[in-house]
Amino acid sequence: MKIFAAEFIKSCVSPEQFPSGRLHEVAFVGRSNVGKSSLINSLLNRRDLAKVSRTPGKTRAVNVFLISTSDPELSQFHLVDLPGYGFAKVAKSVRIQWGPLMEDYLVGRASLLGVVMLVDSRVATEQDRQTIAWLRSINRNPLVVATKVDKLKSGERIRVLRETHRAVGLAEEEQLIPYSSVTGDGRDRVWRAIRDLAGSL
Ligand SMILES: Nc1nc2c(ncn2[C@@H]2O[C@H](COP(=O)(O)OP(=O)(O)OP(=O)(O)O)[C@@H](O)[C@H]2O)c(=O)[nH]1
Ligand SMILES: [Mg+2]
Repeated sequence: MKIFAAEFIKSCVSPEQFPSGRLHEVAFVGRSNVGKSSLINSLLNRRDLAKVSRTPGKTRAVNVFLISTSDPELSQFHLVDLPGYGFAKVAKSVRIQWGPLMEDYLVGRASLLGVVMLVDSRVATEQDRQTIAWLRSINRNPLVVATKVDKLKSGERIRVLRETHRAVGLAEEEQLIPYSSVTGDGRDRVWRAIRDLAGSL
C-alpha cells in the first residue's frame, strides 16, 4: 500500500469543529507523552506532520489529518490525533475541557471506524487499563499498541511486553502490537490492522 498524501486539516477544540463525517476516521488515543504524534508521523513516513514534544501535553486539540492511499478500502480517510490524558501538570481548567471533548468524539462519532490505543511498553498504568475497559464499554474495542520498544533491552523484551499485555487487561488471544517510531518496528502490523478495520465494513 502506498501513501499518496498526508495533510493536516484542522485542529478542533469543540464538537462543532469536527469534520462533516463524510470520510471514515481512525483515532489515536493514549497518555500524554506515550508517543501518539510520533507514531502518526512514523506510520505516514513524515518527519513532523504531527507535532512531537518532549513536554507532555503538547497535543491539546483533536487534530485531523487527511490521508490518501493506494488501498481501495482506504483511498481517503481521516486520521485523528487525540489529546493525551493523565498529565497532572496541565492546568486544571484545561484538564476539565479535555475529557468531554474526547468523550463526545469517542462515544458519538458515527464515522469513527476504529481506535488505536497506545500504551508505553515499559509502564502501562492503571489509567491505561481503565481507558481500555471504558473504550470496550462504549463498543470501541481498541487496537492496543505498545510504544517505544526500542528502549527495551533485547533480553527483557518478551517479559516486559507480556507484563504490559497483562497489566492493560488484554485477554490471552488479543494482540498487543510492539512499536517503535525510531526504528519503524511494528509499522506494517499497525497498517495491516487498520486495513482490516476498513476491510471488515
Ligand atoms: N525512543 C523512543 N522515543 C519516542 C518514541 N515515540 C515517541 N518518543 C518520544 O517521546 C516523546 C513524546 O512523543 P509524542 O509523540 O510527542 O507523544 P504524544 O503522545 O503525542 O504526547 P502528547 O501530544 O503530549 O499527548 C518525544 O520526546 C518523542 O521523541 C519511540 O518509539 N521511541
Ligand atoms: Mg501529541
